[in-house]
Amino acid sequence: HPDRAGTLPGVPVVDITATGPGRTPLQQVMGLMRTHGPVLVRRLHGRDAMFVADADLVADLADEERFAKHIGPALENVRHFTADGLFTAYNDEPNWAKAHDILMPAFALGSMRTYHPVMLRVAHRLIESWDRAARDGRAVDVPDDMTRMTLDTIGLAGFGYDFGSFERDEPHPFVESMVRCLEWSMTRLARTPGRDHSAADAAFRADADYLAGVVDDVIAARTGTDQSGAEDLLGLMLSAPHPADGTTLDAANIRNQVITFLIAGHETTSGAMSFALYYLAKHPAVLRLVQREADALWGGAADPEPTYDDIGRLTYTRQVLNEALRLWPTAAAFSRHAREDTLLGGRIPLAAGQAVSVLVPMLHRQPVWGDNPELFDPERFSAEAEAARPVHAFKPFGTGERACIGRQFALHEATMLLAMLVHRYRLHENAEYRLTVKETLTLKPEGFTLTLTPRTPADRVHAPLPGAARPHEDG
Ligand code: FDE
Repeated sequence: HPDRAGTLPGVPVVDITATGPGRTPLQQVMGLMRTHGPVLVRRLHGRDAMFVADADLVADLADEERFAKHIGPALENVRHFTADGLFTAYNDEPNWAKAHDILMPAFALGSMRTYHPVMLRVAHRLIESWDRAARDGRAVDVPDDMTRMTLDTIGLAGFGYDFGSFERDEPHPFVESMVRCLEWSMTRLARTPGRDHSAADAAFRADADYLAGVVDDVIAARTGTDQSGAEDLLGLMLSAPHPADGTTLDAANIRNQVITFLIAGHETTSGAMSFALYYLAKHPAVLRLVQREADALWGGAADPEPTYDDIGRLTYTRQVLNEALRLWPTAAAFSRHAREDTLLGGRIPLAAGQAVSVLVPMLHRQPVWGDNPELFDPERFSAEAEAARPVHAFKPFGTGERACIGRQFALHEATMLLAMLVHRYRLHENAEYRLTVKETLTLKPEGFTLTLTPRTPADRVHAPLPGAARPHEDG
């Protein structure tokens, strides 16, 4: 299908070849949209990419009859290390439907009951580490610690493998290699044609081989024992027959799935919790409401053991997470292509196969979000506000049958952890900190730190909140 979109009615073409996309390509497109509007074509070295954020156009792209997930250039690069894993498989690659069908039960809401104890165990590791930091008056690096926590969680819950991230001063080498692989996938898109990139490619190969080696260890640790019948992700992959044809996943595909889950299962979730903590530290009135919700469940208990059912009751905490995912959806773009020639939104002609990327952070700032979309306000996710909004206005987990399979997993993990943290600590931000969003295909608040002091039992017994302390009046 054509690389050049050509001139389309009402769609500005913005050529960025002179500056290149830089280190923050998604935020660059956000900037372009602020100037040129919520649908545009970005041209780089003569290659065109169409981006949309307009809520009606995104709703149209969600029509599964006319559009499907597109593996764009970024995911083509990721395919160099995840191949036909769920995230990067082509729609018609047989292993997509097969793995999807085998793994779906492991991600149904009810399965979270199974993962809950493991999530809790890893949450306690984080808390031990933050208790030490609080005692020493040391600041914690929030994105680093959230990444430790999510990697250990998906490792243990998915594969019974312990990365032991809190016993290390530096992140597990798997994380560093993985981040470099993601960076390679991102920067490869911006390459000036004709230059020599063989050193970067060789370094990438080494990292990708290392990831594959770790995954082979994860699998070997399982197949060497008698727990191949375990009902976690790896157990299902090793033993569950496909409902239709009775075969199991092959070894090469299992390796691709494990890499996929280790990456998808921790990068985006850790970013989401980091942004949520950033906004809580900035918005004391919201923080008080979240604390009050946790206090109502766990009272003055210093070391509560949240139950599975508790997490479903943390509705305001969930609203806070949603609002953080609105402003900074950590998987910030996804792509769709037309199944047949069609008119997008009844006006933009698209040829069969032609791709369009949804720029989610800008979708989440469209007029359907009111006239102050930059404002952090969890009330946007009250039941009434949600019911009043078009369903496709909020897309942090993508759309359709290729939407995020790990959504419930991520939300259960993140909601529980946030509530436990605000129940236990007062959060003190560094007043100097200005939000810088780092891009490695996913988004993170770069260099965001917190200092912590323990809350006391008296802190947990609240007088009713003064009516003035509404979140949106907090600035
Ligand atoms: C998926 C996903 C998506 C879609 C993409 C496209 O379309 O391209 C999105 C947007 C997402 N995802 C997002 C997110 C966010 C967060 C926080 C998350 N995510 C989380 C998670 C966890 C886990 C485990 C996961 N996640 C996983 C996943 C997977 C496997 C996938 C693929 C699916 C299919 O089938 O395709 C996803 N995820 Fe997510």
